Amino acid sequence: MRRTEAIREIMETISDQLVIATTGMISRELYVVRDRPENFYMCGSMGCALPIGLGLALASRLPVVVLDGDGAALMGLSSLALSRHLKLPNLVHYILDNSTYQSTGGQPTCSSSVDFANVGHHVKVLHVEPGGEKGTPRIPLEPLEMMNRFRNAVMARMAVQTFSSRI
Ligand SMILES: Cc1ncc(C[n+]2csc(CCOP(=O)(O)OP(=O)(O)O)c2C)c(N)n1
Repeated sequence: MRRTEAIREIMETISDQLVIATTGMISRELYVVRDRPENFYMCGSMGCALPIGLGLALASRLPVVVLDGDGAALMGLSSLALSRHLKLPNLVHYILDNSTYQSTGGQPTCSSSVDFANVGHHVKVLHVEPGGEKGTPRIPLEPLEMMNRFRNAVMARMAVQTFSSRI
């Protein structure tokens, strides 16, 4: 399966969940597959999607889905351990494992030696082909613009949650 197909399949299951995507082509393919204000594209460091997702899931209690790469998950293994410790019921952690750092040229990772599902919590590892899609555009949103859009979406969802819990 190609990575973009995996992202499409995941997004077909998404209704109102917040989706946090790791940096690189996973974010860019997610943007193409289904951009929405409830998506947060981590523009920068690897290994940050899960900690952002954990913080959001913990603080907001909203359903959160994290889309990670195997390289990024390896870089942030301590967050997988924390996730296992917290056992948040409202977070699902997808790892799109192509055994490479595809976004930067396909250098091999050591993911085949790591059992992510036994380190993290609610981990779903999807094995995908190592290549990317030609011509995938850069995300045409400034980071601040994307963050503000996401923050507004989170606040709106939290307001609905608070209202629903009172009736
Ligand atoms: C801390 C850090 N180191 C290196 C980079 C450069 N970089 C951006 S994406 C990427 C590869 C990501 O690999 P993976 O998470 O496995 O996703 P894939 O691109 O294979 O889908 C690298 C090395 C970065 N953004 N942050």
